[in-house]
Parts: sequence; C-alpha cells; structure tokens
Amino acid sequence: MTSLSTLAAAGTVDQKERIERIRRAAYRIRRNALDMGEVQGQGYIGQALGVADVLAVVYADQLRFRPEDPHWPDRDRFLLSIGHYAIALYAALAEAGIIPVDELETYGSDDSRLPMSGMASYTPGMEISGGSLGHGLGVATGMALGLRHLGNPARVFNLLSDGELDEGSTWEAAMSCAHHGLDNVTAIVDVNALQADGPTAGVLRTEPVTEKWQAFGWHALRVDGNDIAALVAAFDELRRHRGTPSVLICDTRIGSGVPLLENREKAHFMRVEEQEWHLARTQLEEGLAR
Ligand SMILES: Cc1ncc(C[n+]2csc(CCOP(=O)(O)OP(=O)(O)O)c2C)c(N)n1
Ligand SMILES: [Mg+2]
Repeated sequence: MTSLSTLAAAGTVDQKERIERIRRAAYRIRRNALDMGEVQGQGYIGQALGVADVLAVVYADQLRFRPEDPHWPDRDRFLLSIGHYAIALYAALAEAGIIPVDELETYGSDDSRLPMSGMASYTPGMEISGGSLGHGLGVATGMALGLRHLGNPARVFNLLSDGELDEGSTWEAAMSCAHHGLDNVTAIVDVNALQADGPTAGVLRTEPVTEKWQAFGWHALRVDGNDIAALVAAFDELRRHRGTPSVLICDTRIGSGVPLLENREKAHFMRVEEQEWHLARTQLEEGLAR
C-alpha cells in the first residue's frame, strides 16, 4: 500500500519537475527575445525579459491551446493589450510551437508577420491588435461574456501593463467584468514600475494596486513575477476561484535573467550595443545552469 507520505513525496517531485519544465521554457522565451532584440539592436527587450517567467507559466502550464490550430474554438484566449510587448509574446508563441522559431529573425522587418506592435491579422496566436493602450480588458470582458453565452468553458487571459492602469477604459472594463461575474477572466498586470515617461510612481501613482482591484470586485493576488514557483501557486489558486473575475498582479524586474541588462538604468526602449549581445547570452545561459 502506498503511504500518504510516499504520495506527498511523489507530489513534491512532480511539482519540482513541473517548475523545472517551466524554468526551461522561460529560458527559451528569453533566448528567443534576445534573438529578436538583436535583429533590431534595440527595442522592448527589458519588458520581454521581465515578463518571460509569467509567459512561461501561462503557455507551458496554464493555457489550453492547439499549436497547429490557433483558431480552435475551445482554446483559452490570451489577449495582449500592450502592443509594444509583442516581442515577448512572439518569443512565447515560438516556444509554444504556434509560430516557427526560424521566423523570429524577421521581427520588425518589412512584410514580416511579426511587426514591432502586435497585429491580430498578421500573427497566428495574436488574438487582438495593440498600439492604443487600455483596450485589452474591455475586449476580454466581451469575449468572456460571449463564451459564457455559448456555454464554452474556455478561459480568457489579458496581460496588461502598469501603464495601462492609467487608462480609464481599463477601470470601466474592470467594473463591467465584475458586474457580470465573469470568473472565466484572469487579468495579469505586469508591474515593472516603469512607463514610457519614467517610473510609474512619478507618472501617475497607481498604488495600492491590489486594493484597487479588490474594490472593483475582483479576486486579487500579488506575487513576485520572476518567481516561477510563486506564479504557479497563484495561477493554481486563481483557477479554482469562482464567482468573480481574478487578477494576478506580478511585480517583475526589467531585464530579468540577464544581469547586464537588469542592472542598467531602466529604459522603456532599450539599446544593446553590438559587443554586448554575446555577454547577454552568456549570462542567460549561466542563469539556466544555476
Ligand atoms: C492610449 C495610449 N496612450 C499613450 C500611448 C503611448 N505609450 C506607449 S507605451 C506607453 C507606456 C505605457 O506604460 P507601460 O506599458 O507600463 O510601459 P513599459 O513598462 O513598457 O515601460 C505609452 C504611454 C499609447 N500607446 N496608447
Ligand atoms: Mg510598465
């Protein structure tokens, strides 16, 4: 007979394997992002590295999808409302097998399916177009209502940035989503404490973020967005929640996983010099080996 402690130990091993699998996915997402960043020499590289762990948990662990059929009606929807984070999503879509890894080298070039700002009509797996901030949650709310109406159990995720908390439309959508009790919606807020015009705290104070979502009727959790075990535990908890929409507020570090970039002055649009790419990749690999 299997004892309870043996079962518990087996569970721990499974959980360790699960986290290790996601950690490797996060490494490849970061590697993909560096590959795309090098094509342009600059861009939203810091955000992509910062949010890589979140995307790894989403795509390697939480989301239901069929890589060969991005329009599968029962797929969970992942809505990126921050168009400039497209580099991060392409990196994850390549890891998920939805777009070929080889295609990443076309990032931002003329006629590429991977423009620097996300376009739904160009890219498989890109559910909505970005550019104008603050629209993702409204679309997520509409999609979730539609899915519920159809009796479709798919879930809708929306990744938004701390800058998108400046948008009134985000809060209109938050109110509406809670009003309709859409527990098939999970918002993910990337709190990297930065916006285009400088630190979030200086542009427009958004704290206390958790309490604001709670006041709008959401089930809200806050975690270190670069701690995969904490992310997995939080997503598991949100998956079980019923009756209201959920939000996971993720504190992330710009440039995470590459100390050279993490430790430099925070920049919305980051330039990486030609001679720095080799060190960036070496540091990323060193992180995987640890
Ligand atoms: C409605 C709207 N207002 C302003 C902008 C210009 N804009 C582009 S990125 C950005 C910063 C938004 O903050 P965040 O997404 O947190 O920036 P990051 O963390 O990437 O530095 C702004 C204001 C926009 N794209 N859409
Ligand atoms: Mg930000």
